[in-house]
Amino acid sequence: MSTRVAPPVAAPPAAAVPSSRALKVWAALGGVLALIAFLASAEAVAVVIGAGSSPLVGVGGAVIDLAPPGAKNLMVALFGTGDKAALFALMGVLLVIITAGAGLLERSRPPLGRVVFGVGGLLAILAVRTRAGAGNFDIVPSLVGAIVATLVLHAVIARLFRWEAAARYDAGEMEVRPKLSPAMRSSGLERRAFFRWTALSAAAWAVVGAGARVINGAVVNAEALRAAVKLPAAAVTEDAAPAGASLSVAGITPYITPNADFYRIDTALSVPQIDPSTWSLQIEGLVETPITLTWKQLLDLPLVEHTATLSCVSNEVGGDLIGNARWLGYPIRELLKRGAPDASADMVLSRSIDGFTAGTPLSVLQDDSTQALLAIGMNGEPLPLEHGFPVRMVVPGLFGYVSATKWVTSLKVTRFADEKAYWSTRGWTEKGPAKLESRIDTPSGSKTVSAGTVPIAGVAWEPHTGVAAVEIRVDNGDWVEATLADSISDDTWRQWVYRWDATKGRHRIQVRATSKDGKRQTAKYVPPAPDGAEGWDEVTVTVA
Ligand SMILES: Nc1nc2c(c(=O)[nH]1)N[C@H]1C(S)=C(S)[C@@H](COP(=O)(O)O)O[C@H]1N2
Ligand SMILES: [Mo]
Repeated sequence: MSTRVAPPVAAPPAAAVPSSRALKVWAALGGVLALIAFLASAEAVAVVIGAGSSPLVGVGGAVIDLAPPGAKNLMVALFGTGDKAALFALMGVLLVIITAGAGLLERSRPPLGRVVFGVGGLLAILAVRTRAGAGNFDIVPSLVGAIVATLVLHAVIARLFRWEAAARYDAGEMEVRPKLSPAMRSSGLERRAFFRWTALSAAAWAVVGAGARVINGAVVNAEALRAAVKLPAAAVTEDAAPAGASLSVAGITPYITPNADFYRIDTALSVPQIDPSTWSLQIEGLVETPITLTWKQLLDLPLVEHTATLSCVSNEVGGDLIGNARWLGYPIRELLKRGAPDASADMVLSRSIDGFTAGTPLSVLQDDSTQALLAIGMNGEPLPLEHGFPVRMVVPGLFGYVSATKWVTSLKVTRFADEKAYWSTRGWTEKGPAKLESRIDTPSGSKTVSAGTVPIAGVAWEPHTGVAAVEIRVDNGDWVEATLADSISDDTWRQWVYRWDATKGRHRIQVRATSKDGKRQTAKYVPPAPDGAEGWDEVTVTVA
C-alpha cells in the first residue's frame, strides 16, 4: 500500500482587499444611492404636503424658467415635443455625475460629500419656494430629502469603510484591529453587510420613490399648468375702457375689478384642478350634431374680447357680490350654430366638472346681440383657478347662478320642462335676468366727513340693458341727478358721482338708478331670494 501524500493544503485565501478602483466605484454608487434616497423621501413627503412641493417638479420648473431662450429653442429643435422628457433625462445624468462625485468626496474627505448634498438641498428649497403659488410648507420635502440623503450617504460610506478596514486587517496589512462600533467582524461578513445594506436600501427607496411619484403624478397641479398657459390674442378686440369710465373719487369701486378682488361664489369645497390638455367640452342633447371641443381647438378659434359685469343673485342691496372684468372667449352662439339645436329646445344646461349645473335660456345664448362667451381669459390672464380655470361661461345680463358655470365641461341643449339646474331645485327661480341696481361706495357710514364739498359716489348697473341715470337724495329731499361716468358698453356697470355740499349733522343719503329701457328702481325692499334683491341703497353719514 502506498501512502498517498495529501497535497499541501493551501492556506485559505486571505479575503482580497478590494482594489482602490472598486472602492471608488462603490463610493460613487453610494453617492447615487443618496440621490435616490433624496428624491424618494422628498417625493413621499410631497404626497402629504402637495404634489407641487416635489423638488422634481419645482427644480424642473425652475430650470425651464432659468434656461436661456437659445437653450430652450435648441431643446425643442432637437427633441420636439419630447423636450421636457429630454430635459429631465439631461438633468438626471447631471445629477448622477454630481452625486457620484459627492460619494467619492465623502470617502476621501468627509464630510464634503454630505456638504454637496446640503448645498443641493438648499438649491432645491430655493427653487421650490420661488415657484408661483408656493408656500412655506412646500420646502419640507426638499428639506427632508436633503437630511435623509446626508444620513444615507454617511451610512453607506461608513459601511464601505468597515469592509475595507476588515479586508486590510484580515490580509495582514494592519497590525492593530481597528476599533469600530459595533465591533468589526471578519472581512467576509463586513463585505456582505455592505452589499446587503446597500442593495436593500436601494430597493426600498426605489419602491418608495416610484410609489410616491405615481401618486403625485396623478395629482394635477393646475396652478402650474395655468402659469404655463399663453393666451392667444383676440381675433375681435375691444377698445380700452374710455378715460371717462373711471372717476377720480377716493373710495369708489374701480371700473375694472382686479382678478384678486373679484368676488367668488361657488359650491366647490376645494377648487377643481383641471389639466387643460385633458379638458374638453361636450355640446350634446337636443342637437343635430353633437360636438366635442378640446382646449387646443378652443384656443385656435377666433376669440373675442368683451368686458361684462357679473353679479350674484344673492347680492344684497349695497352688497359687493359683483365685479366687472374683460373676458376673452369664444361666442357660445357660434358653437350652438354648429350643433344646430332642435326647435323644441329652450334651455342649455351647462355642467361643471364638480357637478354644478346652470340652466340658461337658449334664446339668450343664440342672440346675436348678447356676447355670451365660453371664456378662458379674465383681465388679460388665464382664468384664475377659483374663477373657473381653464374654461367658464359668462353671459352678460344674467345672474351667475343661471349662466356663469365655472370649470364647465358640458353644454346640454334641453328644455326647462325637462331639466332642473342646481339652484332651481333649491328655491331660486329658473330664469335669472340681472336686475337694475345701484350702490353708494362713498362716503361710508362708519366714518365722519368734514363739512363742505363731499363727493357721493358709487356704481350702478343693469348689465346688458345699461344705466341711463342715477339720482341721489339727502334727508328725503328732492332727487338730484348724479354725473354718470362712461362705459365700454351697456354690459358693464357705470360709476357715478354727485358733489354734495355737506352741512354739519347726521344725514341720510339714498340712491336710485334708471335703466336705458326706462325702469326706475323702487323703494320697496325685496330680499335676494328667489330672484334678486331690490330697493334703494342708503347710508347715514356724520358731517362734522
Ligand atoms: N362650477 C360652478 N360654477 C358656478 C357656481 C358654482 O357654484 N359652481 N356658482 C355660480 C354663481 S352663483 C355665481 S354668482 C358665479 C360667480 O362667479 P365668480 O366666483 O367667478 O365670481 O359663478 C357661477 N358659476
Ligand atoms: Mo351667485
